[in-house]
Amino acid sequence: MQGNILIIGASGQIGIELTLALRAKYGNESVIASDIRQPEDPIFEEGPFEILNVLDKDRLFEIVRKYDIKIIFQLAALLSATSEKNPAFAWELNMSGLFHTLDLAKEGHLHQVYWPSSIAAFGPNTPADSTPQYTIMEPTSVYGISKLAGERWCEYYHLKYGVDVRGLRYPGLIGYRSEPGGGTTDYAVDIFYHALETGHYTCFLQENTMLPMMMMEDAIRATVGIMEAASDRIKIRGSYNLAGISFTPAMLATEIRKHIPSFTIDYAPDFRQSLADSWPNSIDDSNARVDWGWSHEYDMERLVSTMIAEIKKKKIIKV
Ligand code: AKB
Repeated sequence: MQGNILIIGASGQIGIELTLALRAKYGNESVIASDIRQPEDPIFEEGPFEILNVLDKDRLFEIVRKYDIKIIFQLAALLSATSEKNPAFAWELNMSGLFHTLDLAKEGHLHQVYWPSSIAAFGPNTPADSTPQYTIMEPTSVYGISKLAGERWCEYYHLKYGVDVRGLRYPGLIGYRSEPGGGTTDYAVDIFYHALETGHYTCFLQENTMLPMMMMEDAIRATVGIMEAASDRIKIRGSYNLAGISFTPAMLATEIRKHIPSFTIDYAPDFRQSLADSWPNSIDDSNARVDWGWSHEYDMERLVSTMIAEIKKKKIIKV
């Protein structure tokens, strides 16, 4: 990647970790973090930070000019559960943020754009196991509809205007540095805090709900990896399938019990169950592996032991 980088939505679950990773690699001053609010996390004091509402295209352009930005990671979005509560705003935010970024690239201000898609772009008619890159999509959630539409627009801007846009269909992401907000896969992060703090978790998905998941370190490596790959290796401009591991809440609880034998879980599925039921169980990401050399590193054992060890370090927890 060449040129200054802007991260939009930098204080979100992916944004925090991506800001840390890109600053470690490209230097604090070359990576400009932005979000709608001033974040409390001290990591944002280590480099430039700007307040930005991505719906404000003029302000976005002002920041792009101020720092001579050449690469944008547009991460600002409402996730699946929050989107269902406010469909109109979710559509506006998820689509306008993308258009504002793609338009700056089309006008020649940017070299590269990153935009995240999700397994939510698939739907109930999609083959659920080893879901292929090219298949029936038909998402039934507001968030999923915005992700599928966004993928199509990314490809359109590439084909029509030559925009170098790249994207990944993230599975559920699990990390310890940042907390998720408003997603359906968030249970797989919350469970660790509850396991360590109270020894019990009430899960909002059923015990046998299998979903694709990934450790955040892997997701960040994939994000940086696809952006650093030579342009001719990126054959898909909508979004690449990306896979780590797949598990159910019951499987995760069993693995946690290896570290905290007294841990208990019960299940009280809510509206998020139907979102999860419309998504794949597992993903075939062979295109990403072949085209630009992606491979994941974290299996379930490593994911669980890392989460427990790191959350314990962050908090003084009595089990
Ligand atoms: C969510 O649960 O909304 C997200 C996603 C699958 O994109 N984690």
